[in-house]
Amino acid sequence: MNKKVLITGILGQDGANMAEYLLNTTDHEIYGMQRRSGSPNYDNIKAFENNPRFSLVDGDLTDSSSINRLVSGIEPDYFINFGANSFVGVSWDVPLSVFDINASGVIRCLEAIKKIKPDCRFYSAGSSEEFGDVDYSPQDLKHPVKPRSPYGASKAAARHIVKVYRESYNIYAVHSILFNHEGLRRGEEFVTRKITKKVAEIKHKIDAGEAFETLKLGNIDSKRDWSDSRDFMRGVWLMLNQDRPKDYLLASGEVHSVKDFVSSAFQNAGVPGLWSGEGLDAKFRVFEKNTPLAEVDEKWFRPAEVSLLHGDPSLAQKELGWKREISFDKMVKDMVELDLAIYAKEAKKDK
Ligand code: NDP
Ligand code: GDR
Repeated sequence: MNKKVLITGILGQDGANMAEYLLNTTDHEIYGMQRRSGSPNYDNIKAFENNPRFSLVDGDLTDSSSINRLVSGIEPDYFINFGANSFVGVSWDVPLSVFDINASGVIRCLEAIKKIKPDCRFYSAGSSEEFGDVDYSPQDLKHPVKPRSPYGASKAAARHIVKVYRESYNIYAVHSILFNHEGLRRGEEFVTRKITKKVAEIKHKIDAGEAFETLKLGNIDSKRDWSDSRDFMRGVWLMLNQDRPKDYLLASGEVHSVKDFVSSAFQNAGVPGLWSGEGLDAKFRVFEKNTPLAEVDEKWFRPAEVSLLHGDPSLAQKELGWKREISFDKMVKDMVELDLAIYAKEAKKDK
């Protein structure tokens, strides 16, 4: 039977990927919640916005009346909460807003479910940033909660409140730890997409014999466990369809530094180069003495950094039968190819 799925954060990366995944693999009706803003960007939902099983609905995680209205109007069978202020770097500047959206927002969803549709299954997107200052690697669900940013702390609060509602009200509610996941719909403020966009621009300018601006980055020694978002959507859906609600962790189990990502992205664009120098003097060049393609700029450093995140996905593999299918190299290649094509298209329009 057709079910109804309410997804918040529909214009972001995961909301759009989840909607597309469910439209392709189920008969369910998908309701994508957008927050009304001055200039919404619909690029991420273009591929399926006209699908008759897809509807856009308005709501805001900071406004409980809008969440209640959607839950009573739609009566969803699943409520997938991908809406968040998800950029760690900005969370020091707007910590109260981050808590309101990412932590209190989860309570608003759970309250609506409790009062209006208690058999609705709820998913909360948690983060490896909850581990923060890590004690051991790879991290599993037993790792202590030690966030290093207001964002990480807000997600840790969400994790605790999901457990409380699950145990107090018998709601099917799960909060999974997601390690970094990227892809073709990734926001441009995150390091991977920032790199692939700039790599595309630099590649085109080199080919056209034009001067280019160097890619400027913060902590390039930072290490992350990067996966492709499309792989994670299958894992999230599996978590929502078990006999009993239980939290899981999704990760690739592999670690790469920001430096590695830069090298791989330039390599995939056909501009292979090498890093030289250390710390603030590190530069990425094709040949010694050439203009650097990438370098470090203190402007991008954070007040506190999580230098290593490395996840252990074995529980999800064993109990959910989940496994990732897209390698790090394939993910970087896909992102670079997309940004090269977008750059070429835009350059053509400008002529
Ligand atoms: P995005 O930033 O791409 O998407 C988040 C979406 O949330 C945006 O579309 C944004 O809308 C929306 N949003 C922001 N504030 C509100 C609000 N007050 N009410 C309703 N919607 C709001 O994030 P991702 O898709 O990458 O991530 C999805 C979820 O997974 C997030 O909760 C994130 O914290 C979490 N996560 C992501 C990881 C990753 O590596 N991608 C890893 C771990 C966790 P708008 O367009 O209006 O800004
Ligand atoms: P992260 O992702 O903070 O891990 O959060 P991001 O891509 O922003 O940073 C990854 C690492 O790269 C370093 N870095 C830079 N980051 C950005 N954005 N811009 C730069 O120029 C730059 N230079 C170096 C960062 O310091 C960091 O160490 C993501 C988000 O999707 C969260 O919502 C999610 O919860 C976590 O992943 C898991």
